[in-house]
Amino acid sequence: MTQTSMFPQDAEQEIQSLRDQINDHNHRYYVQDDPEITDSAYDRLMNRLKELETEHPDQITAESPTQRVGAAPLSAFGQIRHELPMLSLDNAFNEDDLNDFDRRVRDRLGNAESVEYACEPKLDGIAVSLLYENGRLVRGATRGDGSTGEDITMNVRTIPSIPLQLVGSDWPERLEVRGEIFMPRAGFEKLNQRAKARDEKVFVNPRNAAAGSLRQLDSRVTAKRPLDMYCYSGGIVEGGSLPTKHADILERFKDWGLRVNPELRVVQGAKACADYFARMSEKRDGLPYEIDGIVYKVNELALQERLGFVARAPRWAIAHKFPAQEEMTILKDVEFQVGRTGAITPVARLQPVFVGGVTVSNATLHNMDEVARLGLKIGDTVVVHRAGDVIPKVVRAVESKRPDDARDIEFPDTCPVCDSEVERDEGEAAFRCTGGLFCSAQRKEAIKHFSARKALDVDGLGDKLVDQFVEKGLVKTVADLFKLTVEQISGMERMGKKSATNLVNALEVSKKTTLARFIYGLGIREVGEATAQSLVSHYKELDAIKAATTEQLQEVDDVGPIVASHIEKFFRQEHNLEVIDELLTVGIHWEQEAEPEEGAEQPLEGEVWVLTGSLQSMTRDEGKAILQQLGAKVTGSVSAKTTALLAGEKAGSKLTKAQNLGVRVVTEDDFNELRAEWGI
Ligand code: 9MJ
Repeated sequence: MTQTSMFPQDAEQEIQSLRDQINDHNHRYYVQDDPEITDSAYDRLMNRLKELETEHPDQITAESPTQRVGAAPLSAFGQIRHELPMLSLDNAFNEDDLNDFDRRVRDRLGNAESVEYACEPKLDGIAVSLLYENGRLVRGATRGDGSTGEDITMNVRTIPSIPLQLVGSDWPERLEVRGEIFMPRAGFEKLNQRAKARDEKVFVNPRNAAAGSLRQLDSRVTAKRPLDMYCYSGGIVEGGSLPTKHADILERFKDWGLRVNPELRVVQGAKACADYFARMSEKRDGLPYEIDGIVYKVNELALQERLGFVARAPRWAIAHKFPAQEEMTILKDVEFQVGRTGAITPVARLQPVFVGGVTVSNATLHNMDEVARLGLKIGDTVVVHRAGDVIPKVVRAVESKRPDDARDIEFPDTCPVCDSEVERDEGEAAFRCTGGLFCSAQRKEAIKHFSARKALDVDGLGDKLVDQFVEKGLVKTVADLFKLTVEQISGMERMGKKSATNLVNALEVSKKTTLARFIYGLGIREVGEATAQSLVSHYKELDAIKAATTEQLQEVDDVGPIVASHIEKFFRQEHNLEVIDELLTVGIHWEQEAEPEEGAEQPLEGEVWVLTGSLQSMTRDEGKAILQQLGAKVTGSVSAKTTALLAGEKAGSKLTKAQNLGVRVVTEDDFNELRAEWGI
């Protein structure tokens, strides 16, 4: 929007109007969180203002929104002496400390009545002082030692939610506003992600990021950092006055365009302070910024004055700290745990440390990529983080404290529980044990899978019962299931003699199965029913499947290199083979896979069918067997490769998907008619 030159007075008017509009939009966006225009409309206003200021440089003032960043880097920060010292706060670590504080306040004030307190979150940021003269931001300073801080004016000017010019006109001529500059969590995450992508150093936490950003001598760097500020008290007040209560002062600050924490509440007495603390503890993890406690302040300034100070801390306020969420301790060892599904995870054994309200002596390290990322060695001093109810995490090692005898963390070549080989899929962070059938860490899962409906279908064997068998040491491998006696089973919780007899019978019945169910039941990674069936159709016999190499296995329909390697690894584990032999010894058997009779019709050869819904004239398994006999491959989900969907009653999403993909849908009646035609 380039315009021709205009009369200076017109330019002046437009410049002022643009500045007012931009300031108003800034306030709505950064302070009220309620923007009224799009980012691009905002950019247009800003560009027009810059253009006019370039044409009329005499019109540029320090308060212009174009002037938030601009000056050349400083060589050092100047020192600022605080006219009124900036106080620190005493701490309370529990409710007793809070009650003691309240009692001291009431004793000193000589009134036993409950005192009015303003409660506010304690931000974990950088305390700063802003000085406004005639509504203009003239200075920003850090707290420093409370008497002298650093002049960070150029940097605070870059923070969008800090007004360069106060709104309204009833502010004191000289007004000092104090508060905390912080980096919201989201901005911190983004900043670190960017740093990671560029291989730059990441910040340890939002507080350090905020401090590092404010300490920049080049304010152009600060301007790029997502900083924010909440104001929490006044300082110097000249040529005007503030309300007589703390919370009312903060309300006025808001009217003047300053940001104030929306969680501020005024309450009566210590009990209500403790309730506020409990509420905020719940809310803490969901807040968009980090806090490390709650500050209670006597709300009446007249009472604050009567209470006065001790050393550098006021007697009228106290910071009630949450238990620290990060502590340092020593990494004593790393052990490897095998999960129910065979995933092997490194676990840190720590010198016990009190963090996040509990004593922590173990922390997960997730996987070896994480160990490498953290650069951990055994013997390191590490920082442990525990927030809310989440599991404790090791977040970093303090390299400067590394002892000379620190040891590397070595991943085991074999499963630490059963000594089977360990595998790792390409692109996957987790290592896994391949001794699925044998490994005691995976025992319960293996047994549940083997006896499940789609595998050996053992009637009446629930998960709880399997847990008991394993915990009591009666069942070590799936084969042991078939050796259980009625006496042993009736000794389990909620098992009478009758149900025990039923289970023994059901186990006996389940011994007669199919090779495909048996293969599926072994629980080889990524071998589902369809793959098990393909293996059987291809190899016909168990021994042939056992002997197949990864390369050969890929000749089977639907078996790619990853599944093939899972299968080969599984059958190379001596322990798994022992369990399979035992299963055959206890009597698991199946019919030899019938070669299709010479000339037998396979009208569905090459077709892929899916079954869904409930069938009336047969079970789903029977339907599946018929389809397979007719030469079809039966899979579990509808895709573009599906030839037809056999849909029973109450068919759901698979039917919709088939219709969407234009896959042929066959009803049970149609199917039975076709069977009549095919003579099956
Ligand atoms: C923080 N850090 O959030 C005070 N603070 O008041 C709040 N700090 C404070 N108040 C007087 N909310 C001295 C420090």
